[in-house]
Amino acid sequence: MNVSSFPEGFLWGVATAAYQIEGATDEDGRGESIWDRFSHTPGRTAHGDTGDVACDHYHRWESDLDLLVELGVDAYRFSIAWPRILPTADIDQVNEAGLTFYEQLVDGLLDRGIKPFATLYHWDLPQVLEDKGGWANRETAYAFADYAYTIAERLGDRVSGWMTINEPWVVSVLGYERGEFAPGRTSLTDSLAASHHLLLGHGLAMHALRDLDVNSEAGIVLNFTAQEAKSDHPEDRDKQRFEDGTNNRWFIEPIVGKGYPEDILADLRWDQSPVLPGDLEIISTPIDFLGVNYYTRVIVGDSPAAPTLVSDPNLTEMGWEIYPSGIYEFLTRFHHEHHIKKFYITENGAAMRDVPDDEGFVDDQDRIEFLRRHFAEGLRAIDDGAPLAGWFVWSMMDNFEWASGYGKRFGVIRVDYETQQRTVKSSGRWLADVIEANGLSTST
Ligand code: IFM
Repeated sequence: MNVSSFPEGFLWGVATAAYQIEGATDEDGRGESIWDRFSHTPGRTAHGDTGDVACDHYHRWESDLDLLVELGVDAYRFSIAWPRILPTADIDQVNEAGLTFYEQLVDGLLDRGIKPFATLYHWDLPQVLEDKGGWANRETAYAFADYAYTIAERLGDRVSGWMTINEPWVVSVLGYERGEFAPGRTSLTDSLAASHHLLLGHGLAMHALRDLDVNSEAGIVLNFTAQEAKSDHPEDRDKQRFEDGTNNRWFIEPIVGKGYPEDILADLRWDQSPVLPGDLEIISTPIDFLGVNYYTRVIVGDSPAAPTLVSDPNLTEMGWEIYPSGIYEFLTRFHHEHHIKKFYITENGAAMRDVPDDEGFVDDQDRIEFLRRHFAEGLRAIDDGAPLAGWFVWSMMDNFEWASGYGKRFGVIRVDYETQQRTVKSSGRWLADVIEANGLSTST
């Protein structure tokens, strides 16, 4: 058998996020989040879907953790719902039931030999903070740091990895500029302020974690989308520079201490009024790892030139091009440009047209092919020196895909939303084999 192996100790995992799986939005003292408000607003999500029940993980967490054992993962990436911990966002009103839920989850993982990786913010801002301006308000960054401290004080001795913010690009651009995600605002000024305050919140939370001397590593999770010009026409090349700058450079460059990209600042004509003295130092507090979320590529440019580049017509159910070499390109690029000392792929996966049989089993060879090709690109990046230390597949199970609702399924485990029955898909079984072999073989 011919096996291409990942390095010894490579960390294999799957990922989820609180609002996408937990349900129980009204239980045990949880406060309202911006996603509760947004998904309950008519017209915001496909079919009016909400996270009220989702995968009912809040009540089924123990059997869900048993499924992780079936997958054979070393680590599990989940997120903590801020409104379960601080329902009113008042630091003096900690909801003990919320802390207990995550404490049980973490202990349940440890009992099963699985390392907990906790994301502190995966988009479910307490609505009370949005009412005061949300991430466009600097105070939210300080509130986030207090929340991070509260959680880490309780769980810092048991969590292996902390991820401060998930995908600040999505929060600021889709949430505050395009209005496609919660809180549904449409202001470039707010979006730029939000992007800065998310980074500030990240830096302040890193300080909180360092102050507590938690027994774990910490970093941030950024999403990267490969951007390519449709032709060599100068207009298309310039569009590519701009899109790459806003999508792929805007957040990482301040984090590694280079500040916001000058060319993009000039393009946006941003007055930078939210950036106060000292902020960039806080934002560039050293991270232990960079979490990379990678899904697709887009081809940009509207010049009159004939396109010389077109996307692969094989799209996922999200309409996203399947472009595995993007993962190689980002890992090697950031390794060389920014000398990142450790990467985790914190999300990678695909929504596919899953067709269950009568028993609910899904033979998702297309998802296996997607993952196989991306893993191969990760291996290629490692061979070329990129310090890639682990991989979390998105997602452990089908879940609430934000504005797309339940129609888009990313899981390696199927969820029947009528019965809450879970069934491991072919991709889940295949993933378990890859994890066991710590590599790809010609037979997997
Ligand atoms: O489901 C999301 C996840 O919450 C954040 N990253 C992208 C995934 C797929 O859209």
